[in-house]
Amino acid sequence: MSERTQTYSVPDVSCGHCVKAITDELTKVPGVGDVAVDLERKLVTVRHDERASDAALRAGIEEAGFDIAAA
Ligand SMILES: [Cu+2]
Repeated sequence: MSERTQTYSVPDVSCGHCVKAITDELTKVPGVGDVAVDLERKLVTVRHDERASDAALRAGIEEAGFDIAAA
């Protein structure tokens, strides 16, 4: 199983509640290992395997109520 890392720019993350909401949604996506949120740089980094598609990860972040900025 190959592991990948994907980073998304999420401009509206601002506090621990945002981090928790995003982490909770992303960890529901099959294949997601861990989620790291950099509040200063507004970046969400997801470690995952091939079960978690880019679309599924984006959907998880959106499900948490956040928009993803274009890379
Ligand atoms: Cu917040």
